[in-house]
Amino acid sequence: MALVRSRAFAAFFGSSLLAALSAAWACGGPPSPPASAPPPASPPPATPAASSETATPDQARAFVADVEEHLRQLWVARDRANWVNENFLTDDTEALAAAGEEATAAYVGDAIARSKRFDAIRGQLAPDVARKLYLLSLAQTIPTPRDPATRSELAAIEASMTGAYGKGEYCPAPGSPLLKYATKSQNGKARGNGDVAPVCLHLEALSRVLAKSRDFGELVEAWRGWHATAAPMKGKYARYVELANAGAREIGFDDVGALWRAGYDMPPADFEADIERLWGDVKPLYDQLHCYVRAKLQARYGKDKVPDHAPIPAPLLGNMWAQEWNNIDDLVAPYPNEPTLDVGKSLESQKWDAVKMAKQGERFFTGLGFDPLPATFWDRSLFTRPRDREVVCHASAWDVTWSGDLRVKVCLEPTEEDFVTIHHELGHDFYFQRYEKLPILFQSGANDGFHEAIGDTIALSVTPAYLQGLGLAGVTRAAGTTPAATADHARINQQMKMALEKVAFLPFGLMIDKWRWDVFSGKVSPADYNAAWWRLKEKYQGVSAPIARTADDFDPGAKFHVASSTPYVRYFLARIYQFQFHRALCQAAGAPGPFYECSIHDNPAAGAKLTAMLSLGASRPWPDAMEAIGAGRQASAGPLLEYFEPLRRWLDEENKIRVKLGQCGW
Ligand code: X8Z
Ligand code: ZN
Repeated sequence: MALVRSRAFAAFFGSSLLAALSAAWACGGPPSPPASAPPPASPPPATPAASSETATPDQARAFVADVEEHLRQLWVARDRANWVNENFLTDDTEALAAAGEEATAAYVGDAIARSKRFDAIRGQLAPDVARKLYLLSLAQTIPTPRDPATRSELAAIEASMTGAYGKGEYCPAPGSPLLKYATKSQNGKARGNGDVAPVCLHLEALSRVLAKSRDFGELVEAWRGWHATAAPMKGKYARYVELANAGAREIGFDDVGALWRAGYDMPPADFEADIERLWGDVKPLYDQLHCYVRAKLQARYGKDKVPDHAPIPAPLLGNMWAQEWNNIDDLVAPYPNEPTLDVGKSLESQKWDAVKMAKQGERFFTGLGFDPLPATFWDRSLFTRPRDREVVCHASAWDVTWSGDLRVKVCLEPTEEDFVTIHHELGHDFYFQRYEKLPILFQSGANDGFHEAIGDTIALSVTPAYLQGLGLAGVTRAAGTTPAATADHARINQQMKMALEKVAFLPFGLMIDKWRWDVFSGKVSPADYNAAWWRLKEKYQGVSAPIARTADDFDPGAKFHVASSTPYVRYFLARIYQFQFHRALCQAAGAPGPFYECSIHDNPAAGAKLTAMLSLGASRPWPDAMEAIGAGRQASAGPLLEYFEPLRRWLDEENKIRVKLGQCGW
């Protein structure tokens, strides 16, 4: 299982909702095999259909056992094909990956249809059987229509968009200042046969420009170059929406967005209200951060480029999508003359390579009592971008055989950002490790936000004090500074750095799926795709496109998760949950001192709490899992706000004059 492809997780909603979901089902026999390719494995024969009159609890149990046997074969075969494809992008591997998706989709669609005969006896089913049936009903992120030709077309579009994203590159004109960013690693690639071979930049090199350059023209060129790679995807995306929606309607949902929102153990409308509540709680802090950061960027780039009371041009925030802003820490540090941690510098100067970074991440988990990663992890994972072939570099974690075949596929560079990324990915792998023995339908996170939160929770324990122990707490100090920094100033600098990563992300985490929900529901039509995207970016994030956009652009496709059909609100949830989890683990560890300084490293009591939650997989509704770690039964922004309380107070004071002058907001 690859995290980037993971399914929505379902729950027991109650029979009335189930009846509503199942009402639109057109039952029929098993679909014919896909025309374009045989299933990658030959599953056992399907359970014969039975009429609803004969449905019994025993039959339901036998049915889910049979489905789980099929799913194991299909999912393992599909994920092997996906692994090979994403590690060796060619037309052939893309076709194999599409065939794997298609075979799985055919089976799952049919199994959902056949499961409907147990609706009438739902109340008599054992809880585990009932939960598995619910999980099955939400087991496809992109539900495919039963018509084989349509199913095949949709699977091909999905695979081609993922591949196109992975192969995306921008070839600047000879003499472009961006070319200097290609020299640092293999990401610049010589092309052509002429004397002057153009050098093309992959996403990592372009991201390096966004992170490091402070030249407005360079930033805009890198941003424009990457976003241009997505424009050709637009027509495909419109067709994909049409086909996937048809698939969703066949299994009883209004559209794909409705299916995605149904995976949170509560009615979809309650889920929407819940994330609005969370956003409302954190927005005041985001607004303060936005106001302060814009003022600093204005000081750097000028009022003409960064006017008051207007959205910030997106490429100035240090990241291709303006999703996390920690790369511009140097421009916005509250006390630039006081020390700030510079882990990237230490990783580079101490020549940490990707494997060493991963080993260090593993060490954190084993220190909590987790088993080490299997030897095959080190043999089979991809740690750096290969020079000789195209791959999907967006970081992901896998259990390819759904039985402990743990891997990561990452293109690490020795940066602080990637040090966080490897902890994030290992969080997925250790979650897989904890539930690998559960029945396959329970081999998922409590919900998808939980899965995304685990590695980040661990990374919250990678504190300055902990890094000091590793010899990684390299300190950067601006020229001519006083060495005697006050603890208060250092703390605010550190909090700002964390807020640039965690708080800045929140509206981004929300707007991606707000856009997709509107696209899937038909509220936004293809002609309006790009404009609607920017309306949301402006409304939630307060950022703007740096150059004119047209309806032919497709900026959403320049984000991996849109191109690869990965739902995104999970990351919004994860940013909230991780502070809840961290708080609970710190309490379990009996950590003294303020919450923002706590690290649970090498603490078995905290490890046991974490294990208790992870071991449940998806076998229980997520509030039960949250309770198991000791974080209550509700999503809450309280711990995040508590963590950032010193910074909030500082920003309140710092922005007072800006608020008075009407400079905040957009
Ligand atoms: O996609 C990821 C992980 C893989 S699940 C690297 N993340 C989101 C992103 O990059 O947009 C982690 C943070 C948000
Ligand atoms: Zn992840």
